[in-house]
Amino acid sequence: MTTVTSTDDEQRAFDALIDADARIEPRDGMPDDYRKTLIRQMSQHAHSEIIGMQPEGNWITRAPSLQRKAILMAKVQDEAGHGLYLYSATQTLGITRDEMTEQLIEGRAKYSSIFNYPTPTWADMGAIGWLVDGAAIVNQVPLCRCSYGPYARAMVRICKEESFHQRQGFEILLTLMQGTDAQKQMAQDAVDRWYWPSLMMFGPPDDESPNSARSMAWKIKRFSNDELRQRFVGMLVPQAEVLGVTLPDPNLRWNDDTQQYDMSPIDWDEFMAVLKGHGPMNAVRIQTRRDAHEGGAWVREAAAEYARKQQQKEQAA
Ligand code: BYC
Repeated sequence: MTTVTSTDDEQRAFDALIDADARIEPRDGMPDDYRKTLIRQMSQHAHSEIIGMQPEGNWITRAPSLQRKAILMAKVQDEAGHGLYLYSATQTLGITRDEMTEQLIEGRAKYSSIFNYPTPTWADMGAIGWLVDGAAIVNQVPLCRCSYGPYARAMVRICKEESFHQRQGFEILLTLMQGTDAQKQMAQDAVDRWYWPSLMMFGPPDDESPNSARSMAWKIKRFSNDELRQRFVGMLVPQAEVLGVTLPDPNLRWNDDTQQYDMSPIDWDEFMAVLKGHGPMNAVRIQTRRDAHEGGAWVREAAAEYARKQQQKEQAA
């Protein structure tokens, strides 16, 4: 359980750890707002991993070969694992897993906007791996240096697995781009659909990001939303050339003066609508999660009963 800083001494100790770029651990005193910010970001992150299993889970039974099916199953299992690391890390801040799950299934918690889009074709598995996991890596590598120890350590492992996910997505698209005209078109259509939502994953522009300044001062975030978005686009441009796909932005070009990519404006109205629950798949995602939770109640009850009996046996022995 975490200790909230209650004295000037505790606050000074916390500030000194942040200044020294050291890690804050659950045993350390911390300002309540720091703890709340972490619970917000980490639980949203955990929910994203868990909800993120759905768009791809949709394709496990229809993957085009046994090998593709095995790879996709492994990837979706990895995402369940990421959710579990992150829920466990968040629990060190004094919130229970049950509370977090309740917030999610009652529609009170956010999760990444990206998972509210549908996956109508196999090429979406490629686009998710390449673009969504690609964006996740760019966003998450700096989180390995986050000031909160349990979050930073969880991110190290997650990032290793995300690199594999990104490569499998790239490879799916590369295979399609070497196929028939219809397969090439399928790959391009998927890139067209996922490109803009993947840019929105980095969050609102810096001047409209209410949490950034404080999270950066606390060294939870190391780079701003726009900095990471730019870094991501810079990574995609040469990879799109290798794939032979076109990124769907006619205004995308390197600007020597600003040392940045110029790009068309992002449709932030769409982003806000998805955040408010009006994306194409919001209702389905939450309903599916709620059904899975209710359908799994007997497993939780059986596990609790088993644990109770084991404990009884140990006490008797
Ligand atoms: N979607 O002040 P801001 C994955 C919210 S899973 C929804 O910039 P912050 C994967 C934001 O929460 C990847 N909401 O916030 C899994 C805030 O709302 P509240 C998930 C968003 O926190 C399966 C408000 O907008 N990754 O990779 O400083 C398969 C204002 O934003 C979004 C993470 O969760 C969004 N895109 O910065 C495949 C990474 N963007 O809470 C792949 C961890 C913003 O004030 N999170 N909002 O009501 C972060 O790094 C940061 O939370 C963000 C936002 C950069 C996302």
